[in-house]
Amino acid sequence: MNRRDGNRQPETDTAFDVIVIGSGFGGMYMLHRLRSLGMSARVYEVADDVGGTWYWNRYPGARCDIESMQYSYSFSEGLEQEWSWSEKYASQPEILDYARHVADRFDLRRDIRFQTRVTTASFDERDDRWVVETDRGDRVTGRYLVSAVGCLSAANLPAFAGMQDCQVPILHTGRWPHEGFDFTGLRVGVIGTGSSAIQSIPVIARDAEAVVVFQRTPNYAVPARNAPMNPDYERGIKANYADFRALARTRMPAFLFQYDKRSALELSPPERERHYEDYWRRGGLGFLGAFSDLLLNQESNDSIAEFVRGKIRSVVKDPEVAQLLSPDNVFGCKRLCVDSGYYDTFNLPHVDLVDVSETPIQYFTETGLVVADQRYDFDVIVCATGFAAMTGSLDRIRITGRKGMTLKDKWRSGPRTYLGLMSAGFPNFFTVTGPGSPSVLANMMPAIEQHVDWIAHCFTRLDDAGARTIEPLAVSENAWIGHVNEVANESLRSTCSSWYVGANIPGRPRVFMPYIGGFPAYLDRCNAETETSYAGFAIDGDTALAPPRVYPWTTRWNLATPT
Ligand code: N01
Repeated sequence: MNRRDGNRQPETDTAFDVIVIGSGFGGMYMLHRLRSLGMSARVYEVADDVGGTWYWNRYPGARCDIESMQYSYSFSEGLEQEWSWSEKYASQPEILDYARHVADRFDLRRDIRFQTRVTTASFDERDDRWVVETDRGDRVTGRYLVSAVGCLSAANLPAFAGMQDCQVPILHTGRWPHEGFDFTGLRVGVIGTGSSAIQSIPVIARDAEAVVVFQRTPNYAVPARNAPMNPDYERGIKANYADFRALARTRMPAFLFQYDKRSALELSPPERERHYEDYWRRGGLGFLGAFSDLLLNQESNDSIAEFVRGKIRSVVKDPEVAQLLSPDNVFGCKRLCVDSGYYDTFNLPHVDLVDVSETPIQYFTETGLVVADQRYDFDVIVCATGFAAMTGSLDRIRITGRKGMTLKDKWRSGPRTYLGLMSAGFPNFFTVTGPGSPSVLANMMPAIEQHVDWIAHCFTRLDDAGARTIEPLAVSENAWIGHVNEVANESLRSTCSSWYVGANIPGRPRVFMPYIGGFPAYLDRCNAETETSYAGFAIDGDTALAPPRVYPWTTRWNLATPT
């Protein structure tokens, strides 16, 4: 057993105010807020420490693609000021160190039970409490249940025939061995060409004797342009961090980047080319901010897609490989990847690319795999095959609401939530960055903080009124889902087979899961609920709530002192 909670006794018949599932950045901040409200909480976590995504994704090259000065908590000025990032985009080990630092600083671990998986959660309608069971024999109750399981946490390991008999190690990027893996002198097969593959392949290729990449769909990647943290830049932001954060919240994805409000079609082709060059030099996800209509207008999108394909052709020397690596779908439709030397890696003599779009991987052998009847032998196989996104981790828990309805059944044709915060029929059950909220389309840190603050504020209002339950009205939920779909359909992002629509895994319903309307618009909707005393929700029959208390997320984008 690992170091934390390895031998603890099960907890039974203990009543908490709130049960939280997960101790990534969402669960950690939720716990901190609950303590500030004087509420008792138990957090369950499968891993043996905090960190969530950044605990599991330890593959070589893993790092954040949102600037570290923005991908960090804003709730504590002391924390903000004392922590220093060493690079513009922090690496996974540094982000995990940050998570651990937060856990130490706020003494979070004492309320977290590690190495414990929540197996079932059932709403008991007789006393309006959630009964939660774990794989360690715990059976506890909570007035509220909060899921902070993360959006990209259920690893997707495709069930290739013969996999179970394969004798070489099979690694998944999202479940990387803690002791690391030494690729020196090894023959490595990599399946997948999403963000995880694009970050890890150049690093793996540095040490490996041979690398074969199996690509089903090529992805667009933009250079990260990572660099050591500029101390002047850091000092400048820290001198006025609150304003910097507040400004970021006015942007669609809740982070700051250079954004051009013009249409790509307003510029002549040579001007446009120069403009793209300028953005390419800056690099990073902000490349998508080169024009305002890149995801709205096909012609504009074609122009940026062709620019990037031109870049791929200019880097990759073998024209056939360059062609294979060049996507022909909408630029930015799948999650844009950022890279450090990805395309260049395919110029190395020991790196090969195999197209499995038409002829999929047939089966695994004891020492490798077979594609189009050709056998490939490896010393290790890396599956960079992604996640059952947005709903995968919740699907693994049997969550039962009113009248015996399970969440999995309710969401069989796609997740149904109001504001990504709650689902009708599941009273007092909240999801942090759930489907139907900006979540993966936004900077995850402010998205988490806004959800947690909204939920915490809701708890205080309900308590003040002596209300026992809250859940969305079916009519609000239906209207919200209609709106989520409507804005998704306006965007070119809904046109391709991405994990945003569940298309990366056979059999999943095809529904655009995150809310694409932008963080500011979403914040307005959440604030409207707070200001109307939750008009879109049913609260304990007809309990009247007192007028709103001071709410931390105002429409003026200021983060005032939490209630
Ligand atoms: O996963 P993915 P990921 N046979 O789903 C392929 C975040 N993230 O872990 O595209 C062959 O993007 C699959 O092919 P296809 C970020 O939000 C962020 O890379 O489905 N191939 C695809 O190429 C990201 O988007 C960072 O046709 C198979 C790949 O596996 C999200 O996490 C870093 C296959 C999976 O790509 C997920 O990224 C890393 C099969 N049977 C991740 N099944 C940052 O930079 C799947 N594939 C912050």
